[in-house]
Amino acid sequence: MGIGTSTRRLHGAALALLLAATSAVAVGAASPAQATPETSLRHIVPAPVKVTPRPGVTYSLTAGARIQTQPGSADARKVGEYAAELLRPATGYRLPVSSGVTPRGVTLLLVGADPKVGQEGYQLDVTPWGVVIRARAAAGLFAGVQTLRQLLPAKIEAKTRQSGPWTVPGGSVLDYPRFGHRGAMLDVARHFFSVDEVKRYIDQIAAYKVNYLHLHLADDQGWRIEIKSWPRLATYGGSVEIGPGEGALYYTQEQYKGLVKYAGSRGITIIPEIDMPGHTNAALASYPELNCDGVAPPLYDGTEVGFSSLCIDKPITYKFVDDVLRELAALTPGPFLHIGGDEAHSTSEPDFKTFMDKVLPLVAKHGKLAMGWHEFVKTNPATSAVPQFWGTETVDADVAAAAARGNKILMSPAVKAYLDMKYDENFPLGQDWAALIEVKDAYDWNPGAYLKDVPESAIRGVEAPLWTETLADSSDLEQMAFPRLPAIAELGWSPQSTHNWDDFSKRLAYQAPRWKAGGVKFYPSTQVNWVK
Ligand code: NGO
Repeated sequence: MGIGTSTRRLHGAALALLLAATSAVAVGAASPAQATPETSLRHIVPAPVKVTPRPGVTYSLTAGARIQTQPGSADARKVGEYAAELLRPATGYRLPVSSGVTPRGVTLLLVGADPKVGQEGYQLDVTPWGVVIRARAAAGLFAGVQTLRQLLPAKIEAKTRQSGPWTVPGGSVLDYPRFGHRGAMLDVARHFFSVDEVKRYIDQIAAYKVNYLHLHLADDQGWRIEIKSWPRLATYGGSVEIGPGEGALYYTQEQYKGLVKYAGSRGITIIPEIDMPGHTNAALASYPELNCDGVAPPLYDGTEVGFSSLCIDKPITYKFVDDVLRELAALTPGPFLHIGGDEAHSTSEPDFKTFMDKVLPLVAKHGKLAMGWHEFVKTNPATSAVPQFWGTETVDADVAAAAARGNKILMSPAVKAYLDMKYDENFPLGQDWAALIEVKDAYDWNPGAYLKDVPESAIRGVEAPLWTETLADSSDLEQMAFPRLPAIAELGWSPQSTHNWDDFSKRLAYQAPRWKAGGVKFYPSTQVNWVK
């Protein structure tokens, strides 16, 4: 479709909206169901499993609308409060939340959903009287609310009051995810991001049904989480970042708990990562006894990788790791601790194996499952361990062998899913060591059939990592994540049968006015005919 056609269609829709609004004023009592919606069930990102539009039917959210939630369910109630928080600023409506089941206004129910929707899916029905979302668990209601959000006019994303009408197109959606793990990663080690900046990113990724946020909490350039038994990790190891930044660049445990809770209220589980045995200069600089020669190296604010290693032969190394994992596990309601394991270029292969053989049981001892960059599969971890593939090739014998043993692989191929790669050679932010990744490249691959001899049944899901060597604030993060994060999120959520670049790029185009209304920076790739 050319730009002209899409613009014409948009003008048509805007005109119809205007006429509907005018006639509503003229007759005074026109039913809100007569307003023409400017959104479509066919524009949702990620694409739902099944949509059935009901032409001619609409629902308009009005000043008196209520949000009703499943009687007796505190979880449903929380999703209802979240929905109200999302919809109040732009509408200016009160939207009181109460328990109830009448299909008027917005109703969130935990009964009556098709069993197919599982724990994370939902059914959404828009009738002239309201929107009913049905699910079998709160996560499904949450996903349904994200869909409803995209069915309201784009200005719903504005933080200040806008004029309506708030019209939703009629029809129904049946929806559930392809993979149980749809992740994003944020590297808060190379550049530190404040609690508010991380919350902002959480809100942005939640809109695309991402359910895990992996935080890369320690690297050569900084240690970002308070560890009470080893306090200098944060106070000294967390005092610098790449570039001129200096200060208390870490989260206290209280702050971190707040982040975990906030993420949980957005349907997101945090996976904390402490990278080891390499990428550990910040720890080695903080405690001389962790170094084989007993001498602490200086803090580091450059961008080289692969030069640091914990001391494999010293018992104190494992006391240190045990303490860190214990404190981290206590802060982590989710099942995983990520122990890194990438680019251990300063650790010999036998030492790497010795290290992992000692550390993997510590993860289990603290009641958690291990996740690691895919290099750690060489050490033959338990099948419950999750290798995160970040390679640049489509063949990896070690990962294929792990998949054959039963490990479930998380897919983050650097040439497709790395959000820190530049879009093209002229893009001012990001790196290019793996690839230049335009939005079509980020979208056009199949996680279930990407790696040789790793079938879809061995795939846990996808994650889009955002490394921050060149990224210093929220605006930088957003320009790298949007529009590619929604592309990766769609690969994680939508059935492969919906996979089609032309269709995706048209749906993606409708996200632009939402980002603009919500103040989200994005890269306006020329591959997409963005809706104005
Ligand atoms: C690599 C490296 C990171 C870099 C990143 C930059 C992995 C798993 N280790 O990915 O330290 O920050 O590339 O793209």
